[in-house]
Amino acid sequence: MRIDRVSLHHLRMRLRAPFETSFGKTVDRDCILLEIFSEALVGYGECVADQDPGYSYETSQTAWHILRDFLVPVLLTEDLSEPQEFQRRVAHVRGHPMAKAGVELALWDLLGKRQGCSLQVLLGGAAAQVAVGVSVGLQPSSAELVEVVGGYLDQGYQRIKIKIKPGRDVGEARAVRRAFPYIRLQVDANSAYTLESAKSLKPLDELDLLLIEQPLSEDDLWDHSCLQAQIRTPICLDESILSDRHARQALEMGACRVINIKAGRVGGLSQALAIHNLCLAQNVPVWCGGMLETGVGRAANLALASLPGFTLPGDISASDRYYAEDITHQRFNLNPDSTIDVPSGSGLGVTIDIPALKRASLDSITLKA
Ligand code: OSB
Ligand code: MG
Repeated sequence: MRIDRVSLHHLRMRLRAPFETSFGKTVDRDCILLEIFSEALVGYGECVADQDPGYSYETSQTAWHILRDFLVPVLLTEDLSEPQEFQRRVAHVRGHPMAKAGVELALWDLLGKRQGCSLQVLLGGAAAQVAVGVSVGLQPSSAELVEVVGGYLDQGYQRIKIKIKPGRDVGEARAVRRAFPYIRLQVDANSAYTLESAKSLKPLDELDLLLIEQPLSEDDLWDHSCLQAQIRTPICLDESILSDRHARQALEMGACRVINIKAGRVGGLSQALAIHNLCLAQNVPVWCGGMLETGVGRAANLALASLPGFTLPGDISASDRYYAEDITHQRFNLNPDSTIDVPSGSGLGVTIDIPALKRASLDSITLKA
């Protein structure tokens, strides 16, 4: 593939409702949309870095810098045969996985369009639908949380994840479990605890949760292994797993029993695939996490989640759960059985609503060879 030019669009989109986690409240979601032009085709990618360095150290501004000054120039110098080759060429750029993942995604979209093949097929997925759930942010009170969860159950979501933080954990989970005794329920702490403060989470073992996601620090596999030895509920790691090497070490250490896979967090779909393959070989369940993506990232998540190792429902909700206006013409809807259809068109299988993209855009640049 010869890359002729690359455009970056810094987008800011108003969420339909603010999304609050242990690291902060998001009202407007940032991302960078990439357009890679190659021989009359254009591939789209989404970089999921947000405005604030709350979930990870990357922000939309650091990603803009890394993309403009380091990653895109590499793309423009030499022809590429496949998305994985891009990763080999930028191996000298330390970190910044979300910036790299945005480029890799656009290259997969291009490859699919060239070959007339969907991303799902390129990745080796088969399922026509994938099971999904919804991730519910912190609410002002347990009563309001129960009401919000009830609303999503009415819409048809069959798996609920609630965000927790110290002081807003066991009480909230208990309230939801009492109100809905039989639902599939899990919690996500986004690193808000220490091994010491996580002792307060022990009563969660009585609530029949699917898993507890990322209770401790991102860089703390060891204490997660100590915590997992003390609680029955499976620990699932999100922030801690940045590569297949981390995944292997976490599993060897007993730091988790489940892994949340996000292509953005691990530097791209090829690394996501490697983690999936490692977990499948060891019978470790994985599921597809979300970063409040636009239709572009959502299409990619659906394709990824259709691989056979994704045996737990993903954080891939319907388009209308996130934004009043999305940037793709396609909107993803929830089926009555709590699944969403996997796109089957070439590449990502989505087309861009250019006027909507322009409305969401704070800044755009085009880089040429
Ligand atoms: O930790 O999984 C997370 C959103 C932004 C950053 C981190 C996380 C999340 C979510 C939402 O939980 C998942 C989604 O619906 O996209
Ligand atoms: Mg998480």
